Amino acid sequence: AETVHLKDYAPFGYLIDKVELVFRLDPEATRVTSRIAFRPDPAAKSRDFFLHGEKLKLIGARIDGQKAAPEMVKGGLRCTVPDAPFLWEAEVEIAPAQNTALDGLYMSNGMYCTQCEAEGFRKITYYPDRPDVMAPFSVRIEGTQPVLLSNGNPGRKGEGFAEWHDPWKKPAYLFALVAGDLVCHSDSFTTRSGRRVALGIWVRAGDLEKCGFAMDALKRAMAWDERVYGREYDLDVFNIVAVDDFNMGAMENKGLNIFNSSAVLASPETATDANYERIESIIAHEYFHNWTGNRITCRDWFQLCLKEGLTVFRDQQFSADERSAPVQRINDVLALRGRQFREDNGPLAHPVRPESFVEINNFYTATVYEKGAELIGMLRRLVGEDGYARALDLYFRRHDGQACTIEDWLKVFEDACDRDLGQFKLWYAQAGTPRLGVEEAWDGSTFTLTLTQKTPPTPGQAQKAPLVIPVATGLLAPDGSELVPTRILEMTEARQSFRFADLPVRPVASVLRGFSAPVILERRADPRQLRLLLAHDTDPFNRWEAGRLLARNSLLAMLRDGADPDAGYFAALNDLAGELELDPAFRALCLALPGQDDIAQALHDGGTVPDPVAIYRARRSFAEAMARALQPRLAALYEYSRPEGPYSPDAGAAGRRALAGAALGLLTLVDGGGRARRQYAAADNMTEQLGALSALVSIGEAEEELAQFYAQWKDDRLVLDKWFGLQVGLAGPETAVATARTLSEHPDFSWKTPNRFRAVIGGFAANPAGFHDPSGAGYGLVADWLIRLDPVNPQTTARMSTAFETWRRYDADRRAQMREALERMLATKGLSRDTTEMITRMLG
Ligand code: HT7
Ligand code: ZN
Repeated sequence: AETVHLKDYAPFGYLIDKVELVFRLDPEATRVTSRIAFRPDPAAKSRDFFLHGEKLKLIGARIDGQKAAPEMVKGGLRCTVPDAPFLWEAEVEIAPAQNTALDGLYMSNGMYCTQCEAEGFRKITYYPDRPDVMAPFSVRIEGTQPVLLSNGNPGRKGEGFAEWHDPWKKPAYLFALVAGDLVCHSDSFTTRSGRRVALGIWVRAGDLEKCGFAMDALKRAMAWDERVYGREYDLDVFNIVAVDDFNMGAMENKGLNIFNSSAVLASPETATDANYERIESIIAHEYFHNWTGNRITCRDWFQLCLKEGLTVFRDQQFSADERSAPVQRINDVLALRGRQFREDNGPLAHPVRPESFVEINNFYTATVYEKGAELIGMLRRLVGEDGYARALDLYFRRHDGQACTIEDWLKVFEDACDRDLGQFKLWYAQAGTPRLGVEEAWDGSTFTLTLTQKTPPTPGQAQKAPLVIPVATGLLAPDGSELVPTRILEMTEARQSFRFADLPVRPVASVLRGFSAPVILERRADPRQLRLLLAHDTDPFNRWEAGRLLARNSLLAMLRDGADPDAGYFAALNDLAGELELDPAFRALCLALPGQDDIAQALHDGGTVPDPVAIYRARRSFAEAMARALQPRLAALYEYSRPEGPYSPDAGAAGRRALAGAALGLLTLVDGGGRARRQYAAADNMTEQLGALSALVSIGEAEEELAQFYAQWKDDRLVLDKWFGLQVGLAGPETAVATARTLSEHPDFSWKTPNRFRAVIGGFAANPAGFHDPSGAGYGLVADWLIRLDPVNPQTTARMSTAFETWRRYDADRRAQMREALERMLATKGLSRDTTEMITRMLG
């Protein structure tokens, strides 16, 4: 397969003044006619008229009304065209019912829908399917479905047809069409300049009652973008459609967002607090793309972080404002460490702006999204809030309607903040997670922090240069009071010292407050200092981090030296858990243990080969010891934290449920399951029902409840995903493989639906004690299913193959088994380009 390189970018030779599309819908033979007004781009050198096209049956093509004779080539067609404006007309036939890859025009439960990012439009018609070709679209849909939707504003509508016009020029990846028997949850939003926007969330009839929260989140996101970024919505309508078969969370098509139903639908009985939170953030994310992605788009797919990093940063800001900022930050960092650090420290490591790819769908990664967002956070820290605001205003003013690059993005910061960002740009080019070393010195009045940075080699990048790293640092006195408030230490060299003079006592340093840069802090932490930070740090992130480090170090000592769990940590945690003025959501996070994969990565970083089964057992006995040490406190928290009154998904109530839930999870390990059983029986909301069920599954005492849960929810696909996911995800090492095998034979395991496949196979692969079963059966099971899914849905297969990305971490037996599974997949005849690229890189 061909590799595409950033350095080979060349503009298309033609501009498009307008696109008119007509769809005559039919499951097996949809006809798409296109009329496209091209004109040579005076600024471009190329006159190569190449249109992308895949899996299309060309019925006919004309240029200025004359029959054209295009040359059919790999991936599209070429044609001789006039050296003047001309009209291209083509008719093609496609079969949406045969499209199981869920890319292009496809069908889900009898409904037509599209997914065009990144390169799906070329499966709909012949077109320059690249993000730097932007045009206004008019669409006519002919079909028998009661609801016919496309981008932009509605036009004429009649029996069996509807027309849409999108006045904003856009790249083809933002095109969307939906046709089906849908109902609408309607509302409206009046923009700050007084324009009324009709809002609609379109769903299957039975789901109408589950749209209220998403609608509320949408209106809050619209108001927030006006308030914080000065960005108003720009069409008369904004529609969202929920579909069950979808490769990712959602898609920001102009004026017609398409969502995985799991990212829209919620009711107290069927959705957990975590589901509500996810819905709010995805709704906001897709909405925010209207400016950061749609009005200003990417020149080419190498610039993907331009829209994704920024939009993730914006959705994180939104959630921090709507909920608790410290809790949001901790959750964002947990996600970053769990997904991005894992990626950045393995064979799939790549820069935030990659320089080459085979299949762009493989680069919608944690690095592009989450590390991309961290880069924006660092920029903001470096230039300050005001500088950031000025830069963004300039970005929108200067680049509205354009397809841009990271160079354009950094230039607005340079111009608005009068600052050279040459060194900062390295963050976009250099892969790998920098290690930040900390040395301390004290001479009786001056405290010196010496920071060092080193980024390990990553595939294709052996040597790394020093980066600009903003290290937010504060100093505490030994009594816990703050001696020096947070200041940004701006690191630019490989080794650099920072002095704090005239101090009355030797301070305790709180380094990397708020996780001010995406680095791994390598600091020999004294447990007394960590306990002081856990008790007193004014920076909530570092308070949490101190506890996390104490827990992690204790677990590592248990695994490496057979040490006992750290009783000093439990005592400090017990005090923190009882601080009533502390946000319950924050306390819940402090009670959570480091994940199994975190521990494996930490062992590996420290030069020990991780054994996932031993990690599972050590973590379990640590949790049991913690539950015993904190029992009275946990019992009180469980009793008194739960909010009263009817269920509400707001952050306050969710935080209280999270604290009670954390207490329940721990208590169940030592109380035989009585509390969980009672909570399960009494629960009137999914958060508490599922929380109780999880606690029971963890101790292997959930047989009856699992049966009851299935009987209650077997007709609700989103809840049934939870039933599957929980069992494969929480099973212990003795039962995990058997559980996954049994559930993969269950009649409700509709494996072609990505949500169900992810719940069962993805859920199992994310259970280290099962996936890494010493027999190798876990690897075999996942590989078998990936081989089966690949011809049906390559995108989802390739994404899920990352279950194997850590294979080099493990012992010789496991390494050999994982390698064998990877090689077996790679040897599969006809394996997709997507999966082939991923496995080749992993083996690389
Ligand atoms: N911009 C979208 C990314 C995307 C996608 C979404 C759904 C299905 C396939 C997809 N390929 C790429 C989603 C986002 O980041 O907002
Ligand atoms: Zn996005």
